[in-house]
Amino acid sequence: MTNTCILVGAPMDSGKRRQGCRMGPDAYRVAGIAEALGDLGLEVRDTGNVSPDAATAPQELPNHVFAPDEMIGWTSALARAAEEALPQGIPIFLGGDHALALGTVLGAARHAASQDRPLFVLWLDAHTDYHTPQSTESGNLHGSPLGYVTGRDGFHGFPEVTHPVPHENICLMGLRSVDPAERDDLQQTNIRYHDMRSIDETGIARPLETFLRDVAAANGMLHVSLDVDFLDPGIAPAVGTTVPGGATMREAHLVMEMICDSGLMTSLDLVELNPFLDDRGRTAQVMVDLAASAMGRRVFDRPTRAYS
Ligand code: 6HN
Ligand code: MN
Ligand code: MN
Ligand code: MN
Repeated sequence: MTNTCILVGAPMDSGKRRQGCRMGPDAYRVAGIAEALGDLGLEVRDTGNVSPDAATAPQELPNHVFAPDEMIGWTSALARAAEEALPQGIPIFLGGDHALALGTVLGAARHAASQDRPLFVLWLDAHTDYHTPQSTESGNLHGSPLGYVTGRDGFHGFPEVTHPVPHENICLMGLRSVDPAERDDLQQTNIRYHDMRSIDETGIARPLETFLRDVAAANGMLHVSLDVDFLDPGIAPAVGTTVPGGATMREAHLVMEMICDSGLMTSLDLVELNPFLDDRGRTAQVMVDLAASAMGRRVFDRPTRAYS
């Protein structure tokens, strides 16, 4: 694993109507993300915040889609930022709402293709985020990044997805709020998904280990997208879309530690933190702690797991 971490701020609020996530990058900085990663012996570079490109959405996008111009502009700008950062280290994208992942995953997919390696995506979320601009009822495109990066139709005016992420390379964990349209569409694919019920039944380690093994066997790159609402609202209240019954701190830490042990993660999103809703910064702190675990913070050292 590379020793360099690149912090990329994405102060984006365009993926939904409720505002506040634009304060996320600075909340992570105030919570000490650079210091926490630096304490692990990593070289940390903060590249500041990305700004959206200027863009104008075409008429074909449905009218109820929120902030379509900004969404297109963020997607192209963040894809470029991801492509620029990936050759230099592990980018950690500081969100911003989950719509930033239209761009970060697009960029990661382009970079993986340039390396002749497949991209895998681990999606830690209460939601499936598999909508298209046509299937979304809310019109909030933070519910659509997985629809976009898998190459679903209907994203008029967005950058072309030249390297769609294959369904079988995607694993969702933590699900407990899925719209009927996304559920029906998702079930037509071979995306791997683990709702909270199945995690309660099998534990979280086993399905994750299976996935990581497959990433390793394919020599894949691994993008991890961590939505605050993956976590139970009791430990992470600062998110607009809280759903009860989320992952515990212990489950989330275990996931991050296993990701770290695998040495497979090549990029990370921290998304949906809304500091306006936080309780004395504690959600920001939890997210920083989880990022540090993914990058190597340990109680005791363990040997790197060879998953192949
Ligand atoms: N997120 N499925 C709902 C919608 O409006 O499409 C919620 C989306 C939540 C988005 O988790 O990033
Ligand atoms: Mn999400
Ligand atoms: Mn979510
Ligand atoms: Mn498929």
